[in-house]
Amino acid sequence: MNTKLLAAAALGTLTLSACTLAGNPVRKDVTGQLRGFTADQNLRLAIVGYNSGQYTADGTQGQILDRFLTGGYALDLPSNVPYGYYRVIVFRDANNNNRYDAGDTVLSKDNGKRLVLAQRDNQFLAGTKTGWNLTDTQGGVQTTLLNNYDLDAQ
Ligand SMILES: [Ca+2]
Ligand SMILES: [Ca+2]
Repeated sequence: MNTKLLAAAALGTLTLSACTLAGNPVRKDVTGQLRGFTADQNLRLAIVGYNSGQYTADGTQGQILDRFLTGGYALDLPSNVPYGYYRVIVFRDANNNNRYDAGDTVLSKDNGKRLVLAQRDNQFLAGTKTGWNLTDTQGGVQTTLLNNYDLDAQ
């Protein structure tokens, strides 16, 4: 093996382990920073449907959050949910079932950003692409790197 191949092999290993930190490497992630949350509060992160100011009941599997409190987070985006608008929330899982549902409390502020799962380009909003997008309150649309979804405690 020459040095170029060795370098490529090493880089491949690094990329693989970096992806493992963000869950499933073939699924797109939403990433951001967490600010102001208190550790050991049974906190979880989830992606939940959000339409006309209401949470919908299709919260996807939550991720245990407490061990990520000191840094950023990365959450795999689901593929088996309806097209539409979603939010990332930090919640206290009162019934400990790893999902956001009745009785759980949302502890993160609404940062105005929305994840949009579109069936085709420009569905819901101009500039969105098929699949997951991230929009902000100024009409910006991120279609590839879905980062800076920062969450602050209420
Ligand atoms: Ca991923
Ligand atoms: Ca729950």
